[in-house]
Amino acid sequence: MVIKKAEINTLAVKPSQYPPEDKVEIAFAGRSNVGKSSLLNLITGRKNLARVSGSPGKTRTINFFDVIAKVNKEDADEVEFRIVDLPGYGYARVSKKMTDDWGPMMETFLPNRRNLRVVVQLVDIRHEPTAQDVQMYEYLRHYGLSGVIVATKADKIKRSQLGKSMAVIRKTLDLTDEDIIIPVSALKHEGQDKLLDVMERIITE
Ligand SMILES: Nc1nc2c(ncn2[C@@H]2O[C@H](COP(=O)(O)OP(=O)(O)OP(=O)(O)O)[C@@H](O)[C@H]2O)c(=O)[nH]1
Ligand SMILES: [Mg+2]
Repeated sequence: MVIKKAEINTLAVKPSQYPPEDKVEIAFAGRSNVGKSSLLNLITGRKNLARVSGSPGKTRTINFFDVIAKVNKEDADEVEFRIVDLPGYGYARVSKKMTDDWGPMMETFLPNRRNLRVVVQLVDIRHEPTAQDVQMYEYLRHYGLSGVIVATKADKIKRSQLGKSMAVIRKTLDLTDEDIIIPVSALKHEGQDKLLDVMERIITE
């Protein structure tokens, strides 16, 4: 799948601001600074769709992007869907209000959104997933939204370390054989095709 067009639909904090449930949605979650905005820019081929920042905690709303993509399957042509950028978690220096708002925002969106197919969970390839990553993944599993993990910043480890990093992520998040981990580097433009293939399968299912 190749994304042809991606544009912001809405930034929302409450359900009355969400777009209608008329298109399939794939959301992205992860702790602040994990590289979520960079990943979204990479897969959409846009330099500045989602803001990339050196100061974590920039994404504080649920951001909906309308996407048109060309699928690889020969009999189909274009598909329309949405990418949903969820606010990052786990950054100590955001305001208390933001920290307090995050839980209810997720509880309102994730379990009730009928057109939401999967939440791609981002983790930093260099580190063991945090307690909050584990909690988030358990939550996604509970709501049937789990199954796809992206290990970000893959350029930061040696290739010889890749297997070990994957094993640590698998063990810590307690993944099953069906769960997929995709290493991605936004810096080196690697891994996005695999992720887009997985997304295509989910969208066209
Ligand atoms: N080396 C390397 N750095 C990356 C990669 N992806 C992101 N970064 C860097 O990590 C920092 C955070 O990236 P963002 O994409 O803004 O992360 P985010 O998860 O959207 O962060 P918030 O929205 O602020 O919570 C930036 O300094 C990026 O340049 C990557 O693949 N490799
Ligand atoms: Mg961001």
